[in-house]
Amino acid sequence: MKIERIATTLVDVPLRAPIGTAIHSIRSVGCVLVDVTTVDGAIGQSFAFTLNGDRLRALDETVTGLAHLAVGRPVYETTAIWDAIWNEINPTGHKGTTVSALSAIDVACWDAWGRTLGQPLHRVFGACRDSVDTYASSGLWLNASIDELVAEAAEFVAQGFRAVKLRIGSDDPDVDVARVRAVRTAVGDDIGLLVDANQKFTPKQAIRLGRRLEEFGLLWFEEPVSADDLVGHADARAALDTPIASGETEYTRFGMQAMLDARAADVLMPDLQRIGGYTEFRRAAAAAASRHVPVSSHFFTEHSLALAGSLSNCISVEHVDWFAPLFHEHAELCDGRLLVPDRPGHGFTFDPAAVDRYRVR
Ligand code: SMN
Ligand code: MG
Repeated sequence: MKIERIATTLVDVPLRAPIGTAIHSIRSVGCVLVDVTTVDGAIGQSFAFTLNGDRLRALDETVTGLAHLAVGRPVYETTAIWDAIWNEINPTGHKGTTVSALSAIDVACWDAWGRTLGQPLHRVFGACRDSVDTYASSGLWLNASIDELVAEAAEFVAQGFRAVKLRIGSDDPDVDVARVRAVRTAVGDDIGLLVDANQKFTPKQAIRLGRRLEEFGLLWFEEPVSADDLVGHADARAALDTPIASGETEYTRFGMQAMLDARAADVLMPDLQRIGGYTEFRRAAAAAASRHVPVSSHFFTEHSLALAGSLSNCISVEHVDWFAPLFHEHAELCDGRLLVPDRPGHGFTFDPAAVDRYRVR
């Protein structure tokens, strides 16, 4: 059960069309694919990514440079491996690329252990559900016209989604209100509608716009202000009835703890790559549970399902299809919910032909 080697492969997966949020322009996702192989031949897989593949080699170098801390250890020693990497990265930092590399190694080790046991990870962690709410999140971008938004929202509903997320953050608040109104009218009142401002607003702007959006019955208003402004988050949260969701930009349980202490959000959104892998996501979710705060995973649809199946305070998994072309198996939507796979490990394997197609040469 000892880890024999950790190998990486670089791929760059293009999006169907370039997209925009208030702070991002994205054409592709560059990924470092990680394979952890044990002496018994079990393979665990994971990935970490950068938007447009920017600085992908730095991420790869960080993963490969930390591999020696896991190689030679039993693959079930996920906590010891996590601690060894955490200590090693102290001088370079407990945020950023170092934590992304730690996350990727952690997830691949857990996957290898689940596969060694022949058990799905949500059962290894302690299962609580076999499906979870989701929302369509690979669409309704800020660079889409209102006509495009309406068509895309209708398409998501036709695909079976029961909730959709719209990016806001236009310079003119009237434009944001008109876009939200158009999507609400297109999908009707029975479909959940979420908005994400990607940190665009000052607290005053967020509150003013948030008040105008209350009539649309939003499930949440995400990252209304700078991720660094926890007091601004708390002010928006206190001023609005609409729940505030945030946390994708924070690292590790310490970042989540700071948000909890500040009462910054009604829903915390840990991102598997920024939080520190499965090991740390579970700690962050426990910290949130101690304050009765729910969590909803950010990105990493496929790999977050094992968490959703084992964390009682996980209310939903974001559905982003950007990475789906890399996988052999696909996240399955049933009655508007995503099924937690009952395959060993996290239940997803890279498709070698796809990896070859997108490989960075
Ligand atoms: C998001 C983040 C980064 C790129 C695109 C979209 C967004 C989300 O904040 O929550 O999906
Ligand atoms: Mg977001």
